[in-house]
Amino acid sequence: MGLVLVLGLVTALGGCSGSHSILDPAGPAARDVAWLWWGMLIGFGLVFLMVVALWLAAFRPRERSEHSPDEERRLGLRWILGGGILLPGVTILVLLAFGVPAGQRLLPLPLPGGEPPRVIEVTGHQWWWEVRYPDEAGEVVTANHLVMPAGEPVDFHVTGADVIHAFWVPRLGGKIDMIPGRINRIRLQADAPGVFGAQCAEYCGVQHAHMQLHLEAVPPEDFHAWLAARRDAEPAPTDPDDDHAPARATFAEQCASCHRVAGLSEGDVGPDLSDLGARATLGAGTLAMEEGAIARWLAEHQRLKPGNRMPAHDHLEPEAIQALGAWLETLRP
Ligand code: HEC
Ligand SMILES: [Cu+2]
Repeated sequence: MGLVLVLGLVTALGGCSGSHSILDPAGPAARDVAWLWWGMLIGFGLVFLMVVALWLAAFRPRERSEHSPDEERRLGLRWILGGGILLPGVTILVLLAFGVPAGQRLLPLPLPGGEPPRVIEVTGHQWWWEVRYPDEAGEVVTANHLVMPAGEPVDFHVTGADVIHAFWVPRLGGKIDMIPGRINRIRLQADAPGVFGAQCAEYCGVQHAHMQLHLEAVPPEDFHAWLAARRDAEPAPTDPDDDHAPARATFAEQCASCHRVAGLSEGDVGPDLSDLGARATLGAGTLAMEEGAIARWLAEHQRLKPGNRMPAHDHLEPEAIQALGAWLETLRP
């Protein structure tokens, strides 16, 4: 029995670490959320124990009361005032004292002195993430893979393209809804470089679970280098004699209306593929990016992520799919 309990506890606590754990905070906003969580667990644990104790006490056999009916009434009134008004009042005040400043820190308020934080725009689509970096030097667009500078606050401006989604990076802070026609803002900061899981946190249709975002915090110098490399990336070559020319021709015919590849096409129904080869996953976390994974996605994405908004391309010859995969793998900043 004891062993089962210990095993159960260990299994349950195993969920407390890892890339999606709010109990393993990696930034100031998430730390507030984690403190609030522990505070509420301990506070309400004590309330629970107290209620159980009172409940057991109420069952104890008692002598007939030696109080007069008048005293009994006053005693009852004290319980009602103390337990029914004072205790919940104090509890709520304490919670507000912690909760309001924590909520405040998530708001993108002007920073005292200094430049406003960098803005990254994230749009939720069924069922993938569009990520934009507005910049005077030229906007950078990517999908399902977010790179941010570590050690400084970043303002995320989020919206939804079709239905309501929610942007949630558990180790960095609270969630925020992505609502079509509206821009919501949240400020997050990663203390140190690392990879953090992010997940759509508002049910948005059949593939909601396969709507994961790979979020990478890197040192600010690396971030600026990455941004510059993406901005100045050579557009995909269009030389009709190179090895990938047939794949590009298939792409122009079958895929260009939905996908953008810098220099080749401007489709915006599906994810921008300009840096596809450098991403960590395919299909918003459906497949890990490894050799051959893109061809596999093209051949069986409707089996891997049923119902996703990219039509099946079963009419393509296997060789054409292999060629497309091999070419798309070469696209990187
Ligand atoms: C009708 C529009 C449409 C067409 C045509 C289309 N796609 Fe897509 N594609 C999408 C959408 C939408 C997604 C996102 C699916 C998801 O993950 O839910 C997607 C996803 C992808 C992905 C995964 C991207 C990522 O960021 O993980 C690749 C690779 C891809 N498409 C390649 C192609 C290729 C190659 C073709 C042509 C053979 C093609 N697509 C044709 C709409 C389209
Ligand atoms: Cu969702």
